[in-house]
Parts: sequence; structure tokens; C-alpha cells
Amino acid sequence: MLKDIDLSGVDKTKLKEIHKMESMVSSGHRACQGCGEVLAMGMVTRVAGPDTIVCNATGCMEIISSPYPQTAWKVPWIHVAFENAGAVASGVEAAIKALHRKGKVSSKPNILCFGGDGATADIGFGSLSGAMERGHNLLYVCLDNEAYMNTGIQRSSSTPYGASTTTSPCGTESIGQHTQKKNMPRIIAEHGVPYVATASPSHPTDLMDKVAKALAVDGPAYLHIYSPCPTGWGSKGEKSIEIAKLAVETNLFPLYEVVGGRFGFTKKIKKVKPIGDYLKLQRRFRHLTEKEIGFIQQTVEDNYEELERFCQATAKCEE
Ligand SMILES: Cc1ncc(C[n+]2csc(CCOP(=O)(O)OP(=O)(O)O)c2C)c(N)n1
Ligand code: SF4
Repeated sequence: MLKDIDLSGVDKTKLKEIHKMESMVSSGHRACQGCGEVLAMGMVTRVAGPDTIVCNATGCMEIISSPYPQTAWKVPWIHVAFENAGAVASGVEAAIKALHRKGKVSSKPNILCFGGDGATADIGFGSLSGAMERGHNLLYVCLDNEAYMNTGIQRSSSTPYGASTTTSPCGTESIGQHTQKKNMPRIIAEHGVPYVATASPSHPTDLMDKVAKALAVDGPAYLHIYSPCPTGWGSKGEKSIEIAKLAVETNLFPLYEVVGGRFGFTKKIKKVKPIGDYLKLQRRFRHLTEKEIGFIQQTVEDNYEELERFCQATAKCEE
């Protein structure tokens, strides 16, 4: 069902102001150099600010930020098992709501949930779906590095076709992952939640504007952030932002949002680059032949056309 939600009053992020915004994840954490996940988490928490509670599903971001007795977190943070991050975040939100109603707390902190693609699309999917369906006022952020990195680069349902991982290795009999990536933003949009968006650390103001909108809506919001992982993708740490940018510029990972059920691009690429430019920077794709690259190119174009149709179908009719 389409619903009108006015987000025009939400402040836009100014590029030259970002350095003044404090990340709630301190430096000195143990992420690999060039990790897209930790970069994205810093951007998200810059917008959310100190009045925030974080629920963190098991995965890289939990491990690198909380080696007991140390922590990189500057806000209340709870470690959550793979399968129930959505449920725990729901409980935290309901508890805050009750305490607020009873006059025991005055603030209404932002409730953030962070999960990798494995936590989000696979094992934690049920509890995430429940949280979205029940309408809890929280923001769930999927940090999508397209595999289970923390436990040794195993494939997930978010691993793209053709990628080599330790459980979908390429070889004479296999091209690597042979299924297509699960479309999580679309699946969550189908829950009818007020705000869903894709974002990338290569486009920081777009990403941070989306966090501000997600926190402004009343009810659940979902942000799917593309997160390069040099260790799992076999790429150079210093190339992470270039790779993330190429994912957007090839239309492999279009930047869009779904507000009240209406789909809209937040960035349109004028000169779309070939998918080979993106693939060649990563070892996980280096075995692919021209024929397979052609197949991936076609899939990218088909998916993009489908998204365009969603945008057209849900656009507001002009009087
Ligand atoms: C039910 C369950 N199965 C498996 C594990 C082991 N495990 C811990 S983290 C992890 C992978 C996490 O992958 P993802 O959510 O994509 O996050 P990433 O590490 O890539 O950031 C796995 C399989 C677990 N903790 N719980
Ligand atoms: S393995 Fe990948 S996701 Fe995990 S900390 Fe390293 S770069 Fe980040």
C-alpha cells in the first residue's frame, strides 16, 4: 500500500560538515584496512549521534569493536546472536517506549541494529522480518559484504553469481557461486515499512541523508549498505571506495529509496560503466570468462530495468 510520507524537512548532510560530526565507533578498532563495513558504521553513527542504543548481530563488526575488556563503542551496545538481532532490538525499543510512558526516562534514543548479510538475509532473517512486520520504531542496517567473512569467507544468499568463496569455490567444475543474490531491500520493502534504502560509503552524503530520513520516520526503517571487504573479495584496501563507486556506476548496486512504498532513484548514472571494470579489481571474480562476464552484464541491465519499472509504477501521478 502506498502512503504519503513527507521527509522534506529532514536536514541534508553537508560534505564539509562531516568531519565535525562524531562517529560513535572510535578509532583503534580491529577491522582490516579498507573495511567498508566499519566505514559505513562510522557514517551511520555520525548521524545517529550519542543518544543511540546499538544492537549488533554476531559477525565482523561485533568482533572488531568489542574484544573484552575493550570496546570501540561510545554508546550503549548489546551483542546479539546471529538469529535474533531483530527481536532484541524490538525488545529494547518496546522497553524504552514503556519507560518513557511511565516517565522513567525522558529521552527517546535511536535504536540501531547492525547485521552482516549473513545475519540479515540468512540466519537472522526471521527475527528481522518480525521486527519490520510488528512496526517497531528502529533502524536496521545491513552491512553487505556479500559473504560470511568473520568465519572464513563462506557464501551467503547475498553472494553474487560467479563469486568464489570458500564454500562456493571456483574450479574446473564450477564458476563459483551459481545462484543469484537475494534482493533484501525489495523483500523488506514488501513488508510495507515506511522507509527502505540502499546506500554506499562511496557516496557519503547520500548515505547520511538516508540515515537522517530513516531515523525521522515513525516506524521501522531498513538501510542496505554495500560494504567492500578487501580480505574476502581479494581486493586492495585502498581500492575499497573505488570498487564501491564502480558498483554504483555500473548500475550493479543502484542507489535508491522506497518511501511509503514509492520507489525512487537518489542517483542516476549518466554514463554507465561496463561491469568488467568492477569485476577486474577483485580476486573472487578473476576466473570468470568473457561469456560469464557478458551474462553478469545482462543480469545487471535486466535488474536495473526492473527497478526503473518499480519507480515508474509507484511514482505519484502529476495532476
Ligand atoms: C546460528 C549460528 N550459526 C553460525 C554462527 C557462526 N558465525 C558467527 S559470525 C558468522 C558469519 C557472519 O557473517 P555476516 O553476518 O555476513 O557478517 P560478516 O562477518 O561478513 O560481517 C558465522 C557463520 C553463529 N554465531 N551462530
Ligand atoms: S574481513 Fe572484511 S568485513 Fe571483516 S573486518 Fe576485514 S575487511 Fe571488514
